Amino acid sequence: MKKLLILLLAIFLILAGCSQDAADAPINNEINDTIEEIDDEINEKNEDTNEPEAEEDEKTDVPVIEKPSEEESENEELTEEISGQEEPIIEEVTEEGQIGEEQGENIENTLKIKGLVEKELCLTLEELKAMDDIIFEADFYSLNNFGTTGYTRFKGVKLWDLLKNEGIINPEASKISIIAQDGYSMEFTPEQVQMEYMDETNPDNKYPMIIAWEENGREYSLDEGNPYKLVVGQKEPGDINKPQWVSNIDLILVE
Ligand SMILES: Nc1nc2c(c(=O)[nH]1)N[C@H]1C(S)=C(S)[C@@H](COP(=O)(O)O)O[C@H]1N2
Ligand SMILES: [Mo]
Repeated sequence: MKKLLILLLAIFLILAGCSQDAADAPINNEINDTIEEIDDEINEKNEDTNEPEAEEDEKTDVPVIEKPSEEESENEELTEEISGQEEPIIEEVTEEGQIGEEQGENIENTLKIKGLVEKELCLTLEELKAMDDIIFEADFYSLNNFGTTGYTRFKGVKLWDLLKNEGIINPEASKISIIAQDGYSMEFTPEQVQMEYMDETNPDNKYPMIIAWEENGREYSLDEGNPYKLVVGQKEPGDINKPQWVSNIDLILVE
């Protein structure tokens, strides 16, 4: 750098020598400017050598400034993740817990009665069998879509008595759904559940709607799903009643 300075000064001195009279002062100024420029350059160089330090400082400063914001955004993300993940889990757990604890839904092979009733029930087969005063057993006649007919002996409890005496059905209830484990379901009005049904081949017989656990003298195997079947007689001659026999009942929903 000093060599360059000297070289430049020499050039200027030579040039100055060529035109001494004309531009003495400007040349001096030019020399001063050049020196200043060179000084500036030197300073810049020094700054350059200092820059890494300064930049490092800045870099450490910038991350220090950025870090909290990064952490904030990370925290936000975490919060989002937490709220996104845990909330449904909590809901699921709570729901499961509530159902399991309060309604015993996780107990297998139970008959559930829910909705517009005073007592939501989760009845075991043993509990149903113990309801002596509402048990009904008879041969039910069935007519299927394609004219298939038959008689099947069923034993079970009268559904209306179960709803009236055990669940205590709300007088405002207007719909009773019998829902199977496979999703198959039948809907009835309280009147349809209460009424007596008939058998077109035995016009004098009257049949209540029942929840059966025994068919032709045999209890349903627990391996084949919930051991409860809805059995309904005919409303009138020609009534196709077999499709209404909902097997593997999971829930009786009163609405
Ligand atoms: N859970 C359940 N119950 C059901 C059905 C069904 O698909 N799922 N089908 C219904 C129909 S349409 C008929 S005709 C009878 C058939 O009874 P079966 O399988 O004893 O012949 O079951 C009725 N109950
Ligand atoms: Mo059917």
